[in-house]
Amino acid sequence: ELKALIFDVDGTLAETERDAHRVAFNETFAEYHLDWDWSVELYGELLAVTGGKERIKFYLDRYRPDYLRPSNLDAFIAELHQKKTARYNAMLVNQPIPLRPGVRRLLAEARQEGLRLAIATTTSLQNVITLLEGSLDPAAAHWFEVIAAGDIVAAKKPAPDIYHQALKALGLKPTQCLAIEDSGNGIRSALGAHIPTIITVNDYTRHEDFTGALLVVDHLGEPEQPFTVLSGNVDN
Ligand code: XBP
Ligand code: MG
Repeated sequence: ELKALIFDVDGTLAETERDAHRVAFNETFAEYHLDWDWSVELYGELLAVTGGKERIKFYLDRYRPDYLRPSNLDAFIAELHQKKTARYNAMLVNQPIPLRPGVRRLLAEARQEGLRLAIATTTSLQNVITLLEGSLDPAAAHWFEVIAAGDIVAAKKPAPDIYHQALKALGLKPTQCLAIEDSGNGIRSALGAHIPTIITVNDYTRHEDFTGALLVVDHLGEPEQPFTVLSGNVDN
């Protein structure tokens, strides 16, 4: 029996990547006079690696062999990422990002049905709280019994660790939960923890491999804006 919904954050609850995370990275690089500039297209390639610090490292390894690395590279990346997180949070406070279609409705219906709610994300906890409070409800962080986020696990998505963490905190078996994800890395993480998964695609992820998904839709749908099923089937 279904007991809980476990939501991904970036790309699932809201389109945070292109115009918020990406811009916050670029503004931080500019602040440090680094000639690193992540275009919309390049960012799509960089999303192959989850986690901001891991993504910066990947960018340097893959695209900037020319960059003269400082001896304390990991500490420098951590510092950049802290600044990026501060910028991202300020951005969200100044201009909240709208939730994707159906997110608010689904959460309200789940609460009404007595389903438990959790989050399993790669992004930092503060980013999740700011997004929930600004875009959903000032009290929304409390709607989620468990928020498993960021560096609490060593291996980020597509590793299953963050979903294992969420299951453990909920005290539930994987089959008592449903994960809602938007990306290939996300579904591999959730399925790696044996949690049935629904995918709601976005522009960055629609061509990814969602093998094993219960259902793939273009968004979660509103009465006046129905979703389209891209694969799988809805039986009610
Ligand atoms: C998405 C991510 C994150 C964000 C940036 O996480 O991979 O790295 O792009 O956030 P999810 P940070 O889809 O699991 O929510 O810079 O805080 O990592
Ligand atoms: Mg995501």
